[in-house]
This record gives sequence, structure tokens and C-alpha cells, in this order.
Amino acid sequence: MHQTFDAALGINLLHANQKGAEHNRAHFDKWGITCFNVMSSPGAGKTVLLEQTLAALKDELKIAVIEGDMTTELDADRLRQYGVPVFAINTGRSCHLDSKMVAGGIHQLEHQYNPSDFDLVLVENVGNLVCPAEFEVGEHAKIALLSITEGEDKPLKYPVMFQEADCLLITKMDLAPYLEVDINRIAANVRQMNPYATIIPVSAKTGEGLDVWFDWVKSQVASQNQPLLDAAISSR
Ligand SMILES: Nc1nc2c(ncn2[C@@H]2O[C@H](COP(=O)(O)OP(=O)(O)OP(=O)(O)O)[C@@H](O)[C@H]2O)c(=O)[nH]1
Ligand SMILES: [Mg+2]
Ligand SMILES: [Zn+2]
Ligand SMILES: [Zn+2]
Repeated sequence: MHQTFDAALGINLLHANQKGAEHNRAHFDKWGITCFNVMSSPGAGKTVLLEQTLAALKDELKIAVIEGDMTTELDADRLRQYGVPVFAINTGRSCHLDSKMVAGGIHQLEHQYNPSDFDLVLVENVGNLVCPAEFEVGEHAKIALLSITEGEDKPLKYPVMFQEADCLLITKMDLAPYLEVDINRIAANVRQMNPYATIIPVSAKTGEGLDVWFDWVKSQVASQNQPLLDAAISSR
């Protein structure tokens, strides 16, 4: 629930959040960490995707998770089974993570571990297609999930999420035979909002598309670290 009662207050709120996001990103950049903000409506498959990502990549990349939920540590407990640090943030009545909440997770990472050892921080946002897209948390890329059960029109009805996404995963592809859904229509509606996002159809049940997703993750981490590598090489 937001406190944006009037436009001026709303702008102030977003401005303060932006400052906090820059603080968080400065931490990540100093430590050579890439951060993804993973967003979708409730139940589109964020936690299952993170579980599969940890299972596939945790030996190759050093990963930590910041897990946002209004209440409970149910998702955080699922992800802890993969042996990576998971910092749970309960947002209470707030329907999104803001940069200050995520800073809490970042500072725990800093105090409990050597943050420079990490390559990737995955932030699972609160299930909501609306405001998580407005509140940057210091991420380098926004990942949006849209399950094929949600309807082809969602990119048009919730434009900001789809305009902001760097990568859009169309999830639950295994359910396509049971639904009257046109995947090409979904992709076209995403494209109408965002000509640039990488679109990857996936299924956590059959594994369809997951290798494409893992490769995208690895390429983002590699390109994020490239400026540091370039700087190190040129200073020799
Ligand atoms: N058939 C099918 N079901 C899936 C797939 N991915 C996730 N699910 C199911 O969808 C439900 C929700 O998955 P979660 O990963 O918990 O979704 P979430 O986005 O993390 O949900 P919130 O954190 O509550 O917003 C679970 O019952 C999953 O098993 C998929 O690829 N195919
Ligand atoms: Mg979840
Ligand atoms: Zn919200
Ligand atoms: Zn700090």
C-alpha cells in the first residue's frame, strides 16, 4: 500500500527511493556483483525459477538471494535448501520492495560474508505487476515473468512492468496445450511495449528454455564485470 496521496508526495517518495537505489548499486559495483530484480504477479513462478537457477548455476557463480514477501519466510526457506545465503525481508503492508528494504539485505551480506566473493544477487520482489517496476532497488537488470495463464493482454494493461523489463520470461509453457492462449500474441504485446527486452519462453516443469535463461544470466554477469576487468588490464 502506498502513501502517495498527491503527485508531489509521490515524486518525493520515488526521488528518495532513487537515491537509495544508487547507494545499493554503488555497493554492488564496488564488490563486482550483478543484481537482478525479479518481478511478476503472484504465482507466476519466480521462486521456482530461482530454485532452478540456483540448482544449475550455484557451482559456477557465487549467488546470494534477497527474498521479499509481505509476510512469511516460505520462499526464503525453499531457497535456503540450495546452500546459498538468503536474506528474507518482510514488507508488512507494502506491496513492493523499496531500495531501503533491499539495503537491509545488502548490509547483512556485507557483515556476514565477504561480499567481493559474490557474482550475483537475485532479488525476488513481492508478487505484483504494478509498483515493483517503479521502485528501483539498485539492480542492473529487471527480470519480469508473465505466465501463460495470465492472459495475452497483460503487457498492454500493466505497461510499466513490461516497458522496464530487460528480460521477459513467458512461464509455464508446459500448460499451453490446455489453454486457449496464443504465445505469439503475448510476445507481440510485449514487443509493442518494449522493442528491446530479451523474451524467453520457459517451463520449469519440462525445462524448456531454461538453458537460454541460464546463458542470458551468465552473459549479464560477464558483461557487468567487464568494465572492472578492462580497468584492471589498462592499469597494469
Ligand atoms: N505447470 C507449471 N507450473 C509452474 C511452473 N513454474 C511454477 N509453477 C507453479 O506455480 C506455482 C507458483 O510458483 P512460485 O514459484 O511459488 O511463484 P512465485 O511467483 O514465486 O509466487 P509469489 O512469490 O507468491 O508471488 C507453484 O505451484 C509452482 O509449482 C511451470 O513452469 N509450469
Ligand atoms: Mg515466490
Ligand atoms: Zn507497491
Ligand atoms: Zn550501504
